[in-house]
Amino acid sequence: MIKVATIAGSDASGGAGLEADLKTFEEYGLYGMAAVTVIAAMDPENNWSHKVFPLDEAALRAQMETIFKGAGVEAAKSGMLGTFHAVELTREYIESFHVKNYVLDPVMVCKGAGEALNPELNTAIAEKLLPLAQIVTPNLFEAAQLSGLKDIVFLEQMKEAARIIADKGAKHVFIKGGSKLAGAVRAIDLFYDGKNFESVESPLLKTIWTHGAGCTTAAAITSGLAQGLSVYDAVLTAKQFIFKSLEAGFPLNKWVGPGNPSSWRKDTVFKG
Ligand code: PXL
Repeated sequence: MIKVATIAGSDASGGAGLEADLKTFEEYGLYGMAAVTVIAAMDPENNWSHKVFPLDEAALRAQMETIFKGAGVEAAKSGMLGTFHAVELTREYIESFHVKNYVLDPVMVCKGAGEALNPELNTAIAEKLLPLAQIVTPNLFEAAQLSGLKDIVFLEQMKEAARIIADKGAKHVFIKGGSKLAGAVRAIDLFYDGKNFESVESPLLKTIWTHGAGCTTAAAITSGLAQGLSVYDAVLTAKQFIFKSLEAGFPLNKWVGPGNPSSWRKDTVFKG
């Protein structure tokens, strides 16, 4: 059995965070483990506003010991970290257990939650985790934060950001433009291996039910790497995976709608 782990927040609503990761690992046929960094809960009495409850350092370290010392992994990803000790413990365990297939999803915002989370952590994420990442998977906002560029709305700016982020140590960069690039008629993401750029595209889905799309994409890349795919092939497969998931997205309630990773079991995927 191929073992993979996520170091991430729990999203009690089930669409994002470690819940999305474990669902995705399962669809790839892998054995998933999870170290919980924070617990995110949403208030149905107050417009689904997010509350985040961090776990303390001892609780997180104990989970890291379980996973990395107690079991071992072929690949691991990190998502919402939420505290400095979570950033530092991620660095420590990924480094000391030589996790080559480490996917850094630099979660800085939640869809629907509006505000950036813990902006004071962004520098620590960039300095400590980018140099360990086999691949980093920012959205446009996160790519701007990691690169120091102001606004990223055009493909050329995505390329510039990818170059800067690779210079900070990430071996591969996958910036998710999706529907957000100016004038988008396709969902366009950008892959960079430090030398060449590849545009990774799918048809644009007209949907607002995209909660957890970033987590699912990074978990799918992690799974592909664990199975021995090249980084680029893991990204291409993940793009198919998230397309199918979002195609099957649905409203959970009047505030939020997740994708549906289990739709991977059904056959059609886009071609080209
Ligand atoms: O989608 C970003 C995200 C990541 N991790 C957790 C979350 C969210 C957004 O709600 O709750 C735990």
